[in-house]
Amino acid sequence: PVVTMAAGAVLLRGFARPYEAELLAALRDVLAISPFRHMTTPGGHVMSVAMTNCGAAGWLTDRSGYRYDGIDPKTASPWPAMPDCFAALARAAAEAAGHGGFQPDACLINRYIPGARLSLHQDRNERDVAHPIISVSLGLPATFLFGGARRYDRPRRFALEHCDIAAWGGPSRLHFHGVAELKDGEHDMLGRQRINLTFRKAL
Ligand code: MD5
Ligand code: FE
Repeated sequence: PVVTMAAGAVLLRGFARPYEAELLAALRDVLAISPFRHMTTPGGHVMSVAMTNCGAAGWLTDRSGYRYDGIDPKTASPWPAMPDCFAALARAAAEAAGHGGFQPDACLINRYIPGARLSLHQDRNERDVAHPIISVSLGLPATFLFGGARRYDRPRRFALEHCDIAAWGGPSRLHFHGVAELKDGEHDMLGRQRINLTFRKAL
């Protein structure tokens, strides 16, 4: 089932289901090379969400700012390659959402444990914001906060569950958004956590 959240924003419920086992196996391999870590914002706050990346470009934050970099600062080596099943899923989801020909070069992997949250922000570190963003939810359910073009636009709430995919393009690509504090729970495959894969063409 395809749910429209806003102009250019769609929710593909359960879209990742056929890829589930392959995704989780590939995720384990990525994490063995570049593990999760808590990054620091330019303002000096340690994020409650733990992050890592795969693909040619990885998203980073530290005291000097937000940016994409090909090198993982924790390992001083390139980020692990994007697994084929990740790229194939992102491309298929983009296509289903009306964005043909998506070729992601960046996959940011976010891990939320109960209590972790992502405050309202815009994604604007990508070179060309005309490319869509594809987000895959795994594990515990979360409440996605979807605002408008302005920070003070009151966010609407959408439940994101295991294997749901959200796609943003067009007008909503620059909307403010965040994730509410994760509620405690236990997921049969992922335990007490939510993992989000966010695919972008950053370079
Ligand atoms: C998450 N991650 O659930 C979300 C999913 C991030 C982030 O927000 O920056 O790592 S991606 C949601 C998203 C991306 C681009 C645009 C919009 C939402 N939007 O216009 O609402 O960890
Ligand atoms: Fe974001």
